[in-house]
Amino acid sequence: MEDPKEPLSYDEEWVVVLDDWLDGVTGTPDDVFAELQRGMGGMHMGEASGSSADSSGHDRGHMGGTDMDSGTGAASSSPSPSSGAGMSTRFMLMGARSPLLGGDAGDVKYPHHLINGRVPADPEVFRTKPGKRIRLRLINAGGDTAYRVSLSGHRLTLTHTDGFPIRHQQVDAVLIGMGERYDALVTLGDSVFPLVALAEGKDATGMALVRTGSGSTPKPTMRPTELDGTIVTASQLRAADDVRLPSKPADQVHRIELTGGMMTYNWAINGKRFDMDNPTASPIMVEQGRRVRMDFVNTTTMWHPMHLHGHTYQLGTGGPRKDTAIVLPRKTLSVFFDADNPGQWMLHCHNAYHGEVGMMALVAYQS
Ligand SMILES: [Cu+2]
Repeated sequence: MEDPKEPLSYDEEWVVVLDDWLDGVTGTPDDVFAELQRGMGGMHMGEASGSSADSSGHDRGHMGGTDMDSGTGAASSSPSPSSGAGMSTRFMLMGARSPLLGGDAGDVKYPHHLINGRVPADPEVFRTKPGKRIRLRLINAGGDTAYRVSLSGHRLTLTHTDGFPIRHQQVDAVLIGMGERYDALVTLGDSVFPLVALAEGKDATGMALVRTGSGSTPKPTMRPTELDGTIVTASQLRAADDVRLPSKPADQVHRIELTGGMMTYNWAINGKRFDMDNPTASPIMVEQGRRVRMDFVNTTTMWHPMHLHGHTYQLGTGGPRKDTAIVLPRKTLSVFFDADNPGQWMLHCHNAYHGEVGMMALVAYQS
């Protein structure tokens, strides 16, 4: 169903879903999670002294890791397949670096980066005529990969993020964290153009094709020069005038510390891992009708795409309205929203593995 009041004019609308994929190829997401939970400390457990192995084991006891006890036991007695897996990194990716993401770009190796479920060697093909104006709906559905997206030979006009309009911004490429969405308008030339999603910091790409005329199919590894052109992230965008929050001091301020790290894989919020068995244990309380400021204070060495359910916050005082925003390592991002949707809502990192291990919190309304 199209919005009858849609103010943008375009000829066609294409949904572009980006995803990092390994299930059934190199393992399963559960296999990945098990390896990550062993932590980077666990990789050296075989050489660890008895006492430090004990303390590692103790740490992991808090995390509910299942392989820990057997791994520690194996290190001090006989080798086992699980201790062998603990030493190697079947899934863990070391050295994925991105200046745009402030350092560590991601932790998981993926055999495939998909656009609309297809690999670059057998890509999705969007066909239309030259000169058509297209609305692209870019969605990052990945678990541990930010994508830098470009359409070869074109600039993109960003119009929306996370469903809310922004002041239009021309870019060569846009960086999209897990859970983020961007809409872009583009008027197409006459040929075959790769639409490429660079797995940020991971030296791999996904690709789809836009075909408006004749031309040979580009190589699956093709990288448009636009990927290294003007790149925009959400912090550089401004909300459209009609969705900017009316200026008003915050009634409530919450400091949301993003905590944890790779050593013991203890990602958390305010030092507390979310407990699925006791979800209402330590909620972040808000009051209906109040203007709330949340300061996401990233104390970690990794970026986190922070997603709040039930609300659309604003970045800073005039930034875009969003529900998922990249918080860079060692930085603080302040977001504002009006508490106008009573209920109990999740606030979590949209890195699937960070969220799963406990980087989540409950935002609840005072009754
Ligand atoms: Cu995270």
